[in-house]
Amino acid sequence: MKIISAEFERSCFGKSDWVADGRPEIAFLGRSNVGKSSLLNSLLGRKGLARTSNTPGRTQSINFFLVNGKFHFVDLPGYGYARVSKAMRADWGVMAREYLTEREELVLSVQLVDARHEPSELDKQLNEWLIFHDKPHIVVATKADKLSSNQLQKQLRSIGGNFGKSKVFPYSSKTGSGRSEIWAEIASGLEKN
Ligand SMILES: Nc1nc2c(ncn2[C@@H]2O[C@H](COP(=O)(O)OP(=O)(O)OP(=O)(O)O)[C@@H](O)[C@H]2O)c(=O)[nH]1
Ligand SMILES: [Mg+2]
Repeated sequence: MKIISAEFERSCFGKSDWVADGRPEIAFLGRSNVGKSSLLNSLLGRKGLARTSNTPGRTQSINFFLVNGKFHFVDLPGYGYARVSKAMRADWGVMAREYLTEREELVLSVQLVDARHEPSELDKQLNEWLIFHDKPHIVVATKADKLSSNQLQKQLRSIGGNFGKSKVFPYSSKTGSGRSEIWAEIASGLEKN
């Protein structure tokens, strides 16, 4: 996909803030620090559009970006960061679940996992939730650049075993490898809309 324009639109903390222009949306979900904001920037070829950080828990709101004036990328806060307060963790659940269950514009969820690790319990729960609710989704195993190609193949088999009902794609936000495969999935999600 040719990116003509990509702009930050709005940070939201609840339903009343959501963008209301009816354009289709692609959402990025996953553990805190897994690389959601980096993937979004890398796909758009815009460094720094979504804020990234070494500090887990950087993205605390639901952030909307408008791409080519046609669709939104939605950066969700990360889950599973133990050092945020209980209240904040509860907020994640409420905000994200509300978005995922109610958002009619959502055409594709991109669930990120770290290519280096076994999926966590929360990763598995999220995946089961997406399947149970029939949400179109893909799994992206990111930070693939941190593994040798042998290690990556091994990890992809293991991640594929855990997420047997989902399509799994390796990605590196550092090198951009895997970019065209993921764009193809996004384009097909947008077309079906
Ligand atoms: N080597 C490498 N580093 C990555 C990759 N993706 C993300 N990172 C690094 O991982 C850290 C976290 O990335 P973010 O994109 O901020 O992660 P996030 O999922 O948005 O985190 P929260 O907003 O806290 O939920 C940053 O230091 C990134 O530079 C990747 O594909 N390869
Ligand atoms: Mg982020």
